[in-house]
Amino acid sequence: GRSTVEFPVAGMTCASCVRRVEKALGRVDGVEEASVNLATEKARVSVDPSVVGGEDLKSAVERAGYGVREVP
Ligand code: 9UX
Repeated sequence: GRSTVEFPVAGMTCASCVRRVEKALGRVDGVEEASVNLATEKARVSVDPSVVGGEDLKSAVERAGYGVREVP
């Protein structure tokens, strides 16, 4: 099965930041698709929840240099 997670991402200031975060999320095992909105500062990620958890998404964003408080 698949589900969609949405969570805020802090620290993005331009379109390249958005692409960096999308790429970082897209490389995580179990992520089907990731799209990030600069204006709302939110990531929407389609995942296989049996493979990937919120902490995996959070650490991927943080490794890319951006901030996540918590992934629901
Ligand atoms: Mo844009 Mo983001 O020049 O770290 S890539 S600000």
